[in-house]
Amino acid sequence: MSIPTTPFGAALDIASGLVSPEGPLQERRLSDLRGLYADEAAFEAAVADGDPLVYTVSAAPVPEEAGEVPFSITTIEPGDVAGELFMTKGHWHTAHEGEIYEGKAGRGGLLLFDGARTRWIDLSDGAVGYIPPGWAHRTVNTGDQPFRFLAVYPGAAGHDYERVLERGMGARVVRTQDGFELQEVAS
Ligand code: M6P
Ligand code: ZN
Repeated sequence: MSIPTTPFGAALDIASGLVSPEGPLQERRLSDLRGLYADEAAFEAAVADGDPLVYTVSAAPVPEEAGEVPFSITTIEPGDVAGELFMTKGHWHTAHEGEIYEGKAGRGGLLLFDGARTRWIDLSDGAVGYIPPGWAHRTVNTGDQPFRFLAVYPGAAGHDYERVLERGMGARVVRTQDGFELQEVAS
């Protein structure tokens, strides 16, 4: 049986990207994103050359269970693999549930894919992104500083990573001379 949650106020430390009181802290290195970058040779070279930290998720102590509303701060480091920007793995929810993201620091955005259509929502400057049920979502650091955002989601949402590995996200986010662009990928 799960322990009943109690009301609490949390501090979001924007300088460190940590939530307090703290729940699980997850670190994703580049090797955790195998199969997601277009340039596999550049990917393996970067993994062999130190396997850099790509993102960290600092979650509040809220269980991922029906009725609960977990929240977390994700920090994506600046960087790229052969021009394709550092990003989260991305997932579909296993349940028909939505999610809300709010940009907190740095520059970045939200790539969404419903299996046919791709959408981009910029989360820089404190923007809020709404993720409807049925849309896969991935965040991308488009700047040269850590990009941080708050995520709030239903505890029963679940994470399906396999479907993103199989189907992609409909587009890749790639560095250009004066910023970044979305490159469409046939799915
Ligand atoms: C946000 C939320 C989490 C998610 C995390 C990293 O904090 O959406 O549920 O786990 O981003 O994204 P991913 O799970 O795709 O690696
Ligand atoms: Zn989600």
